[in-house]
Amino acid sequence: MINTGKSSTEQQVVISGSGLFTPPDIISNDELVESFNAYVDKFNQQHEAEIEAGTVTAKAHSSSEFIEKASGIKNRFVMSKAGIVDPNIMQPIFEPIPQDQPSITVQMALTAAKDALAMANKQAADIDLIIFAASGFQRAYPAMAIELQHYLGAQGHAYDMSVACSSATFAISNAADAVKSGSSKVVLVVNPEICSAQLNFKDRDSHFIFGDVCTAVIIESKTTANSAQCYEILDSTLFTQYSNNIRNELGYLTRSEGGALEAEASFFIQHGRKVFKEVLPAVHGLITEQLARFDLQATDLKRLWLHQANINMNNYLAKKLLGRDATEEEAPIILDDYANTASAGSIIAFHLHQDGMESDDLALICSFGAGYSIGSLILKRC
Ligand code: CO8
Repeated sequence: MINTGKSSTEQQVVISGSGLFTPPDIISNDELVESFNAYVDKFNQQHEAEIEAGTVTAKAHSSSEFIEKASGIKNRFVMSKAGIVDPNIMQPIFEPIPQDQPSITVQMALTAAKDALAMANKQAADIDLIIFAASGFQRAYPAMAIELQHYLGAQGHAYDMSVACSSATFAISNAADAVKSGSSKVVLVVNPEICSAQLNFKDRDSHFIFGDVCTAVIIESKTTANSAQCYEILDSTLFTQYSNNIRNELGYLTRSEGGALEAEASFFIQHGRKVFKEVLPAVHGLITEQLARFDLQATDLKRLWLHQANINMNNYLAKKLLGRDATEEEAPIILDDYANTASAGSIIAFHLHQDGMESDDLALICSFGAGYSIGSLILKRC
């Protein structure tokens, strides 16, 4: 018997459905590296004299072998490929969408949300709270969540929130609290991530890391859930600690502070090694303490749906938790196909890798990233 720490009358909250929108375009490591290296050759040629004089540093080639070995990434999906792989552009290009049509991240969210609603056996009109949770938003206001509420035909209220890579787990925790308190009955959490627009494709250290995607989950009371597969949320443990090791400076003060959209600081920047070394012990400590509160061991968990930033990180964490290497089934990896998709990564793994989960099986969704932030959910299959 699991010690849930709950009284028998406390509301049981479940994830009753999940959905995934996968963008149309794929970029392989080879394609990305080819355009990056063409850009580097052109840069070095244009700056030949300064490089020789020592006033400009020559840029180095990227390599597919390095990318796969250091990160586990083989491909990434993106919303707009042509500009990214053009060495003269090196960024995604989007046609502006008229204000009377759904914005691009709302379009992504609509597809993922409908997928999740179908799995949860719910209608859009059943939803009375939408949390639009992502590492970045395409505008400040009106909230993207309210636009989604409008186009989906949902009830109640909606809001945007961000905790970078932990946006999804923090939002699921908020959703569960809203259902427990009775303020909401059926909550939709969506995670539209166009990471490619936040990336500096001219930066060798980070040009390969991210991809685009959108995930969605439905959270409701166990008493209203009528889906074929649902997971009770036994616990959500959240943690944040300030760090500048993953940072993006772009904001509404950028112009006033003399900055520019194209400035390096306006893109994703990280000290990857430091992140690796500092975040892993924190995640391991948090999960171990969380499980101990429920008299559980990591080996009691049938599945670890972990944040997908780096395969070496995931393998290390799973091994440290289990005391042995995890099998592919126990700790699924989606990095090879999707790359790092910020807040959506652990939810993609959850959505795609539920085979073999049976009634009462325990599992974990855990995200970690910028902030630093960690969000860990213990789930039990209904
Ligand atoms: N090709 C070839 N060589 C390269 C390349 C490249 N592309 N890049 C670097 N190298 C070289 C380096 O120059 C270095 O060479 P040398 O040894 O001569 O100095 C060598 O390879 C090793 O470099 P690193 O030490 O940097 O390589 P690592 O093995 O540490 O791998 C990683 C780099 C993959 C970045 C790794 O450190 C990592 O994944 N760390 C964890 C990072 C992490 O988890 N970050 C969380 C990010 S997610 C997040 O928080 C979301 C924020 C919001 C996102 C918003 C969307 C954009």
